[in-house]
Amino acid sequence: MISADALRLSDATLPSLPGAVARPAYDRGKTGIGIVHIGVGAFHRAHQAVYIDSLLGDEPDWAICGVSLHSSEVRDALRPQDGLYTLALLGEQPSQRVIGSIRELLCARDEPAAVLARLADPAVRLVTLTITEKGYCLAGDELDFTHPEIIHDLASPDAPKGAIGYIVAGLRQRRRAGTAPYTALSCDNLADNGGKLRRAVLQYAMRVDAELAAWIESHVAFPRSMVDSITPATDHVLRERVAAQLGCADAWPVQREPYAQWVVEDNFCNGRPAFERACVTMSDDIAGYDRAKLRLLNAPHSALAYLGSLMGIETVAEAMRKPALAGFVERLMREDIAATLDVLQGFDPDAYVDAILVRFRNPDIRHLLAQIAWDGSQKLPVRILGTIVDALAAGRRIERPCLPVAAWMHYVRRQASNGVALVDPLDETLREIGRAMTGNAHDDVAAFLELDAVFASVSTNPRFVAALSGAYSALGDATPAAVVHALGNSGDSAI
Ligand code: CS2
Repeated sequence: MISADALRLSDATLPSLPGAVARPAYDRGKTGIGIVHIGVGAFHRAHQAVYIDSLLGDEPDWAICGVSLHSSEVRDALRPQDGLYTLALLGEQPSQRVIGSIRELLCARDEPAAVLARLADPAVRLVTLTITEKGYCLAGDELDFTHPEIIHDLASPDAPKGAIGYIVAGLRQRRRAGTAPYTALSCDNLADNGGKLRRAVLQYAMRVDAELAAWIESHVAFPRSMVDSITPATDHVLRERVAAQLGCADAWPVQREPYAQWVVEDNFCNGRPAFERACVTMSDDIAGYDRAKLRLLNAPHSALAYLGSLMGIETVAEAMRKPALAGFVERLMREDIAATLDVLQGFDPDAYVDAILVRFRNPDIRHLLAQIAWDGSQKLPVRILGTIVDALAAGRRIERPCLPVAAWMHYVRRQASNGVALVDPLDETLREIGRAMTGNAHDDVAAFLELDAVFASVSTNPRFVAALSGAYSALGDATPAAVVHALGNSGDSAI
């Protein structure tokens, strides 16, 4: 146990940490805030903030103000630590590094004026986001004007609650003050994330003020990016281990695999950090990277999450030790998904798949399937339905990619019948569907296909409806034995 009176990680205790713990090699006091990051969760702190930490010695103007929109937890944990926290890299040779790039933490719900002041600050030239798929309030590719957050923010654009509302409120202040705009950089797992953010911002801004929208359209850059690093949620095991290694308490360390990749489109309107120095790949063609990553890493992740949960498995590494499941995702990746990828110059799909399988098998990472299973209604369209749409268009089989989608449906049914809440923006609708499910493939599939936000791209395609119903039936009563049986048979019959 971490003792209650243990020392706490902070600027004051930094010099007394054990030598093995890496720490900022620059004077934090000489850095200035140049980035506002919205969504300062574990992924941001394990990924982007680490790249920036590597740059601040040379580029001290790009420190981060980390904003949580709704929850004060991260602010309350890290403010007493001067924004410092530990990154634990999990692998054969684990290591710890204290990250210093977050200089300020704000909770927008409690301190909206402070967030708006930062967004107006001319020293801030970049706003970055990790707000997950649902944070963009999209219906398909368009802004969802029926979304409660959008309705609220349009009614009071100077006192917003959501990310789109804040980005536009900040730009509005800057335009009024004659300050150059910031670049808005999405770092979420969405295909064409910059394009989606741009469209959402412009559609929202049009309703606030058409001249503002025109100004944004011609002056603000929305680069696309691809982010990658497997980051399991923080648990008490990590907190205890980090406290023992540091000799002082850290209220919210983060952990990830050693591998990390960040590819950013080189399109900024108000300067940018010299990302290349921190091994960020700057590219003009993000589409190939994000498609490969979403389809070859995130889709199999979701497949493992739903199929593995039905089998009673808890983690990704454990799932990869089940030959039926590991074999299925490998076939899914190599035979179904890889065929839908445009070949990027120098991209070797087989080597990419090999590397992902090694990452999934990392025995030093306890990545819970339950964490990946969150937000299925948002993740499945982005991760796997695109593969199905492309396969349908090319006349290829879709039976295998339909199996994880059918597994999600069984998972929804199981959670509803066990009274377990789903973490999903559509949780209430899904609970109702789950409760009404009878196991009859025709009826159960029909109920899901009414979810336009998920299935609009495929719901009227008869081949898809037949394949999804077939996959749903193949999973039978979704017991572990039934799932193993379905995994073994998948791909044997053409649909
Ligand atoms: C995962 C991702 O939780 C999930 O849905 O698939 O967070 C995944 O670990 C990252 O995208 C890896 O870069």
